[in-house]
Amino acid sequence: MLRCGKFLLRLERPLIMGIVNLTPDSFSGDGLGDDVQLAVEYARRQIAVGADIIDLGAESSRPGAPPVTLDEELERLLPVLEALADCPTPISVDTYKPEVMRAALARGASMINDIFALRRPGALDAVAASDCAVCLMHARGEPATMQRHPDYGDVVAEVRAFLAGRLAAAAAAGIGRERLALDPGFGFGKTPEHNLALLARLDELASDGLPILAGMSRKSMLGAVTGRPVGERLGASVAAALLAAERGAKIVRVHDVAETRDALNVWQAVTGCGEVSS
Ligand code: 8Y7
Repeated sequence: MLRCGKFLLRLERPLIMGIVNLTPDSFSGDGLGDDVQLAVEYARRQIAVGADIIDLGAESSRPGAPPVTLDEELERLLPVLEALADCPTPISVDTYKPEVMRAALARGASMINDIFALRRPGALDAVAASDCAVCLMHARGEPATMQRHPDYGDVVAEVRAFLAGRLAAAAAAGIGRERLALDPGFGFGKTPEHNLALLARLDELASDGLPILAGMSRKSMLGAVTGRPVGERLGASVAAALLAAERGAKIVRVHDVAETRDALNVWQAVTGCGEVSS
């Protein structure tokens, strides 16, 4: 079960978090730019084809991305969030800025997806007083430089220890465990080998039984395996989501919702894991 603002998400079957990217410069070519109506329609379409959560992002957090100013992020995000306020599907906001968290929660966001795992000053406080869900993601370094020299002893053990530390920090700030999901942060300061090891052993990360969220959609780890450019990673992305679900991921963050839904429906039909959704 995940407390997600006014929603209570049962996690009997893997849920799909559909990515809605409000940046103009997205690496996977899905950036919607400044068109509010287009973004709202895109989100509604994601819901119609099977998204259980929508993840709105107005800051490009891909490796190598330049930071976006606070005003720019708010300007892109808030009109879309307001237009989706009465949506029957929970809206997550992908941000690490406490000011954006507060503004988003005040406008009805049900989840905060923070690639810095509430490490920025003020971030723990910004979410503590609400009942939103929070995704605590592992990342090493800053997006601009994190891919330079990723180095680990045992990547799974190190990611696990980091997430346990953030879980303790969240608990100390009064954020209940029923509100938390954990994420290994595929591609954030990791080589393709590190990412594959994390996927292979994803089940080991379910620290304290908390739900795992996995995001590999269109990422370069899949390019490394298939040799395909970002626009041709649909098959690999669906396979990765399925493998994550099989290893216990409760939420998969994807661009291609309809295809992922079909794949997960087949998996559930075979394993008898929860009801198949239409
Ligand atoms: C992830 C993410 C990104 C991820 C979570 C991309 C915002 C890069 N990746 N959030 N965000 N997990 N929780 O390619 O793996 O989507 S941005």
